[in-house]
Amino acid sequence: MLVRRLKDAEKTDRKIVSEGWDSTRLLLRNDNMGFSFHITTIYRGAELHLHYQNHLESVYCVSGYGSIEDLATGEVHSIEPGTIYALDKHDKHILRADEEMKMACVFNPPLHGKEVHNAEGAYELDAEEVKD
Ligand code: 9YT
Repeated sequence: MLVRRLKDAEKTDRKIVSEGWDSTRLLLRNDNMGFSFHITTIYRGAELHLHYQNHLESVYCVSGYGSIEDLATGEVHSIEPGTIYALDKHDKHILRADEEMKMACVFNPPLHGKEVHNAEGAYELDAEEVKD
């Protein structure tokens, strides 16, 4: 069994800080759960252009308000506490935070923790995953 606490993980390199957001990865690939689990903060006013071409992602809003725009359809869905969205089609999207948002995020395949967004707003798979 694994037991971790966000307040502890935030003090380690599990916490990544980037432009408009930070994220603490509570579970990563080497935990062998088949997914990674992150608590992500999207800063007020952030507008993130994302396209996770190599991953499925579900995001649950714990607090804060914003919206997600589906770039395939043009639909804009409001996000409030209790909203979940699942990018089941690797959906290209824009995430906007009207207020700071705390999100619980799950990735499949799991992140290993060193990824950075590429120009498309995606995370690359590493060589081992491409082989699988
Ligand atoms: C909301 C969202 O897309 N979060 C992505 C996770 C975060 N960027 C991370 O932990 O890499």
